[in-house]
Amino acid sequence: MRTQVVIIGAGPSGLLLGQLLHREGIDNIVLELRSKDYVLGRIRAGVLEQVAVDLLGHAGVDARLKAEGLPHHGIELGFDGRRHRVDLHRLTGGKQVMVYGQTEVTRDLMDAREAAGLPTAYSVPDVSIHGFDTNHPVVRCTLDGKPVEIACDFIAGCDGFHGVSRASVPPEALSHFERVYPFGWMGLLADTPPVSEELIYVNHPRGFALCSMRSKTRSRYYVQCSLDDRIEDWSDDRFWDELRSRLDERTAARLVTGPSIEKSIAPLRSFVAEPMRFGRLLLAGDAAHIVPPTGAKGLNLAASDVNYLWQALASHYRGASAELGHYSDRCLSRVWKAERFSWWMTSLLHRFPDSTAFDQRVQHAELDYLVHSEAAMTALAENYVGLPFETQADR
Ligand code: RFL
Ligand code: PHB
Repeated sequence: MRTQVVIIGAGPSGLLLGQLLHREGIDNIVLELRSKDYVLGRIRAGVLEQVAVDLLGHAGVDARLKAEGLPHHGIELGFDGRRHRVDLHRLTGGKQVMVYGQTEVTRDLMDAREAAGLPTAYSVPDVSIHGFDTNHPVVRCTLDGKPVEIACDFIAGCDGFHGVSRASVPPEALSHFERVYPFGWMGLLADTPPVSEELIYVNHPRGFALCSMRSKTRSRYYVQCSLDDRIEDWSDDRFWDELRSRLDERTAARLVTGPSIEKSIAPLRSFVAEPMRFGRLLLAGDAAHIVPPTGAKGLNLAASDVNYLWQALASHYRGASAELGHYSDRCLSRVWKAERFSWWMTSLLHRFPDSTAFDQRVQHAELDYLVHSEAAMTALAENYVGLPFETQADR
């Protein structure tokens, strides 16, 4: 078997890359460890930057996003029992973010891939990658019960944090940078109207809380929890009580509760592996980096890597191979800015178990400064809506 690019992983980065390459006439196969239903059952990101929306448009998969996505012009920060609005639209000269679930992005990409008849294999348990430091990489796996070897020009490692791609790179060729946070997020999805039209990020003495949504009738909420907590410890009632206790009075009074349709706990981590290219293996998305979800940057960074990757591969097939040499640096320049922003949002809004009274006063002063300073609010807004992609003109 032979193709031009083997893509490992059918998350948003793998599927979006496959679609963009297909539109350039570049053959690709997607291999996914899990079943299609499992992938669609994972509830994750909810906020898309404008540049990610534009890229989905370029890939031709934005019809439902345009019809059903909710454009947001602001977010709110809650502390001291009050809410403060950050007017993203005004502070960034007219930019916005789009609230549209990662599950829906994934479904749109899967549908487009299926409609185009592109090869995708789900439930592939044993992908292994070989020879990516040569000009003839191969991918081995079992398809329909038979061992298969796929010869290719490139392997795209889009298989998330726990995937096989980064793990196959010799350890001495990689540098890791990591921060693990001493808490997690407990998330709940419910078919209840969102408590507010905009997202609310809350710093409360009992811990962080986030009020988000998927549509006008579906809410997504998070509360900071302990790393020792288990999902069985959190009944729906306990979750709603805890969330309510972290909201200001006016918001708490408006909260509509209901049975959960999904609940999950996610640990928070900042992580970057450098470089993102090893010969003919190119890492993208969570396979190369993780951000804590506070800045809503994970899915957006995956889209940003894919933006650089499809262009570099398209240039290669048009004879401009040097572009691939810049792939890692281009991605990492944007990745580190999003890492900084996500770390900063996380530090600003969470209660750290080991923080001193001094740390808490400084955190409070920063929040107070932020909401009263046009300059500080502008910096937040500029990062939240997403920094621009580097273009050919910037090089
Ligand atoms: P994914 O989505 O993890 O997809 C990787 C795919 O690879 C498969 N795989 C393998 N396939 C074949 N062989 C193997 N050996 C394999 N090993 C793994 C996996 O099954 C999977 O299908 O990575 P990708 O595509 O890079 O996408 C990254 C995003 O999913 C992630 O960054 C975001 O979800 C992060 N994130 C958020 N990002 C945002 O931009 N905005 C948000 O609002 C936001 N909220 C969140 C989030 C992540 C969260 N969790 C649970 C970590 C909220 C939460 C709670
Ligand atoms: C979500 O809706 O899941 C969401 C929104 C904003 C974040 C993180 C998660 O910062």
